Amino acid sequence: MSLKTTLAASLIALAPALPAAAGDIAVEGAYARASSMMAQSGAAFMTLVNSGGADDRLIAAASDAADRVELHTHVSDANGVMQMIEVKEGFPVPAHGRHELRRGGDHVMLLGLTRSLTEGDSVHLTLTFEKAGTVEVEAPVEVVRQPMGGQMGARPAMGN
Ligand SMILES: [Cu+2]
Repeated sequence: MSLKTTLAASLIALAPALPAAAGDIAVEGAYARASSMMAQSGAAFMTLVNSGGADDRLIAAASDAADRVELHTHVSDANGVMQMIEVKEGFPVPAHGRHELRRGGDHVMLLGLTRSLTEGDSVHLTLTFEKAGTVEVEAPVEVVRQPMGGQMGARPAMGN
C-alpha cells in the first residue's frame, strides 16, 4: 500500500498545471524559468489557445514573482545578435487559433524577481486579454537545462 501511496503522490507531483481559462481563451503548458542561477529576471512560456470566433490579444501580464512584467519577443539586430524587445501591442491570438510563447521567441518577461526561481516552485501569472479578460495561471518553474548560452559551471539547483 505504501508503494501505491508513493506512486500516487508522484503522479500528482508530475501532473501538468491545471488548465487556466477565461471566456474563449485557454492557457496551456505554462512554465517559468530564471535566466540563470543568480538572475534578477526570468521568463514564462505557454501556449495561448482561442476557441472563439473572434480574434483576441494578450495585452498585459502581472506576477507575484516579479516587480514588473512585460511582453517581450526576440529580434536579431544588424549583426545577427538576438535581442529582446518589449511588444507594447501584445500578442494576437487569432480566432480558432493559437499563439505560442517559447524560448527564442515571444515570452512573458519577469523583471526584478522577488524570489529565486527553483525547481518545484511555481509562479503565479495574471494574464489580461483584450476580450476574454484575466486568466490566472500557475506556471511551474523549470530549471534551465538547455545547452545554448549555458553559463560556465552550471550547477544543480540549490536547496534552501
Ligand atoms: Cu524578455
